[in-house]
Amino acid sequence: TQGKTITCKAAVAYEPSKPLQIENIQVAPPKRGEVRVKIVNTALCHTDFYTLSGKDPEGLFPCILGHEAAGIVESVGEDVTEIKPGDHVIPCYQAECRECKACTSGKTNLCGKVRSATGVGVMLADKKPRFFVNGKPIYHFMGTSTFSEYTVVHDVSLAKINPAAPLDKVCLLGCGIPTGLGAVFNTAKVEPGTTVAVFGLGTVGLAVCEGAKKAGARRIIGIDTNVSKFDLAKEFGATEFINPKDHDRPIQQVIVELTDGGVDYSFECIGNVNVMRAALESCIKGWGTSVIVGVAAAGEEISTRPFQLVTGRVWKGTAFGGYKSRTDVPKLVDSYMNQEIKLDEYITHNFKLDDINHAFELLEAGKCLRAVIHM
Ligand code: NAD
Ligand code: AHE
Ligand code: ZN
Repeated sequence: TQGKTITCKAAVAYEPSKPLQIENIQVAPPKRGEVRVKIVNTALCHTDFYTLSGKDPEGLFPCILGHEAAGIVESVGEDVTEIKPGDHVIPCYQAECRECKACTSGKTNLCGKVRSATGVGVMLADKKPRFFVNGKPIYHFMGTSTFSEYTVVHDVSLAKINPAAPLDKVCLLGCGIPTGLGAVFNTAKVEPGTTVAVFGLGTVGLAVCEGAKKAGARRIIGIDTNVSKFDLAKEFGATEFINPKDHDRPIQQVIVELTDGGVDYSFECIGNVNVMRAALESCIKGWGTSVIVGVAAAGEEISTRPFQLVTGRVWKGTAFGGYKSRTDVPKLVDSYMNQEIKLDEYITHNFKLDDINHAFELLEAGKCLRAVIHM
């Protein structure tokens, strides 16, 4: 198949908020600096749902969504030196070229090499997509587009992993779990003995709980409007729970009282700007740090009284938990293989690609953490 167009099955998003259509697409061969990957497993993240909803300013239609996956390299384009056919890989929406200003800064994981192309659904080499249906182009998504049996990605977006790792589990290391763990270890740098509040107990929030427990936090307060999440969150390290619906007062007041002035760290893992404010204002004066992890829709803005920051609270955000993808994802795979981090516990469902719309419905209804699709 090397050098030839591949026809395969994919789930195509034609319009906002409409079910994906399973159909045959054509996947062109990889060009310079590109790699064609056979996707073996992909999971769904809330961000796929967000972009499908039409609220993502970077969401283009028709497109192939999906950014939490694992697969095997089918072929490589010119000038690809570090990846070869047969390698087991995790496509990463945060690239790592190791050469750009961002990569060499030592301060961020936000590589600048391919971001301008991935934000507009094309490949960098010729600013065009590699996907077609009956000759009509289909946009890429986040530089990954994993809801397809084959995808084309930039070589700087591929983490090469231990071939012994089970792809139907480590696919989760493409987004949600590294994001939650990294928010704790890299962004907030949670210390032992501290108090933590986690808003939203989906996969990302649970990974924050898992990370906070590992970091030695003394209290981990889980907050969710879906009380069915609480039992599960206990297993990931949460020590107490609050349902905002049980209180008539702003939830930040409840938390400040419960924690003698506020928490040391809070994490917003929902994408709701009102909750982002509550999360900041739940922090203790002087040093409390709040990390925005959730993604909010186009047009949404955050606000608070500047006095909140004047008095020492810190507002931060994180993308992919601050992890450098090609360097850190293989290490996270090894951590899983050494039973140092959970993955299996986040997988509540397994489906065939044909049933991907059902997986979207469950995620939206709050009935699943991660659904893994078997291509
Ligand atoms: P999810 O849908 O599995 O979980 C969201 C949780 O929030 C659910 O348990 C839901 O019941 C809860 N919730 C919703 N509204 C609430 C409210 N008002 N108060 C309290 N709880 C509420 O989603 P996920 O896959 O865990 O993703 C979480 C968020 O993180 C999304 O916004 C996603 O786009 C974002 N995300 C960001 C990054 C990043 O790099 N920054 C990476 C992955 C995901
Ligand atoms: N196009 C979106 C951007 C949303 C966003 O912030 N994405 C996160 C990752 S979410 C993964 O589930 C991120 O890492 N952003 C950094 C980047 O470079 O995109 C919007 O709302 O505009
Ligand atoms: Zn994601």
